[in-house]
Amino acid sequence: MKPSEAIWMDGELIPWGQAQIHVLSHSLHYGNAVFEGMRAYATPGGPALLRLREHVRRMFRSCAVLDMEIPFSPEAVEQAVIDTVRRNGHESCYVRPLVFRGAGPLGVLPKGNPIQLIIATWEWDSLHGNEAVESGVDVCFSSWRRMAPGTHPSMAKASGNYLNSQLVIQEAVRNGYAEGLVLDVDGYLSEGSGENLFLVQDGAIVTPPIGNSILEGITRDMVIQLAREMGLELRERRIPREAIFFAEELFMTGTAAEITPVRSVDRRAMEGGAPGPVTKRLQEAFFSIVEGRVPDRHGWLTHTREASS
Ligand code: PPE
Repeated sequence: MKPSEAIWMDGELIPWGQAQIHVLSHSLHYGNAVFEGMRAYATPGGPALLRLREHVRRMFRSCAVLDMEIPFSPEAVEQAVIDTVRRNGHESCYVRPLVFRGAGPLGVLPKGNPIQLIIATWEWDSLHGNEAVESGVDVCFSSWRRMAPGTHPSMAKASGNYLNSQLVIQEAVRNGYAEGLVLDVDGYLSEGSGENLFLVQDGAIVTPPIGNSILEGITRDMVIQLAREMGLELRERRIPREAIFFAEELFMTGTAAEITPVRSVDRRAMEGGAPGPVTKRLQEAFFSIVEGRVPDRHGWLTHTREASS
């Protein structure tokens, strides 16, 4: 990872190398940090953040679940993200805001640890590689299950949830796959370690609802909107494991993974190919908006470069 110039920390931009914390920071011990991941895409009008407001809103909601009060307003955080992208001079980048409980007393019950916020940016290819977006990835079913409802809050993007995600992706990669598909506690399809899942079945788009222990992805939301606009039938419903093998296409969505087609599951090829025709249409619709090749009719983009006079 190539360091950028600056990281925003607790209200100011400081050099990348100086953005450090104490080893007794509460969140390091108890996994209670909250993070976001968003992207700025290169457009003809300069870098543009995708769904800035929604990412910041989700971060505040995640913190509310964990009873963490962010010491900045949502508007101040949005501005800080813009300032960080500008300062680091990126044309395109990944943005990682992180809220955590800092140094202070230890013990599971947080007592008096300051709530800190950092925003880092760096240039990052698609999660599974840019070629994966073009030609798909091979995945497996994970032997792990997603957190059961009433255990970890899957709707909150809390770092502790990513212990489960790491078990999933480490196992998958160890066995020669790019990613694992995870079932929920009842055996229904949930998500990938860092992506939501979509099937194309009989030409309709099918995706698990939030009740199946998923993170309610912002890319997922955009794909749902685009699919509806194309007149595709959209079904949000519980998906049994075997439905994967009746599906023509399967793809994964996420800020880091963008729209990554799945080529095979447990070595069984998806019959519609990767990307299949529906996935390809959705990819084209998505990338043409985020790269500013067509008008931003949904208001998804926030340009970070001041208009030159
Ligand atoms: N589920 C999980 C578990 C998840 O982590 C992500 C994003 C999604 C779904 C998709 O959400 P959205 O980005 O809002 O469409 N995962 C982030 C972290 C990835 C990483 O490797 O780090 C991301 O994509 O930024």
